[in-house]
Amino acid sequence: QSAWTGVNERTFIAVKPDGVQRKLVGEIVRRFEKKGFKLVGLKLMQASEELLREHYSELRSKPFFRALIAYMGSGPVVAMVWQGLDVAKTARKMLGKTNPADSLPGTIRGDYCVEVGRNVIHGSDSVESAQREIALWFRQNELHCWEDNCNHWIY
Ligand code: RTP
Ligand code: MG
Repeated sequence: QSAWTGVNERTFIAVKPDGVQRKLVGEIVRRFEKKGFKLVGLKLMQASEELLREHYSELRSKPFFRALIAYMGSGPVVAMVWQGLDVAKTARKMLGKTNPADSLPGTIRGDYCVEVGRNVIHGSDSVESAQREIALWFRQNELHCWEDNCNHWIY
């Protein structure tokens, strides 16, 4: 896991069911690509209740937990792993605040949604969370290391 630091840092991003149904997948992928991050894993999947309960286990005592699990399981999500320098922290900035009402225009939540319970995208909140979530959502052979010819312009 310690190999995933610096330009090899990784984070877990998921387009939530509302984001998929509202056709925001392309726009979201585009923002991460244009920023300069590298896509190393991507799949459209229906998340099981078991997976979602584990993913959001820190929130299990919150009053909105049941609604959150139902929302996240209401349709397929696009699960992704993005790689690059400071990607976990930077991705959270690109997402905006948890509540779209607090998210600045220019952020994904600031531009594309209005309610906290329908906030179109998930991003790991730290490098440690990213490692846990990537292991939860992806098998090792679903993650790809590939040579990036643009890397010398980005770094
Ligand atoms: P996420 O994990 O989905 O990226 O969101 P986050 O870190 O910004 O926020 P977190 O505290 O982890 O909450 C996870 C998701 O739960 C829903 N939520 N609803 N009704 C509420 O007050 C409330 N608070 C949070 C949101 O969908 C949030 O993204
Ligand atoms: Mg969170």
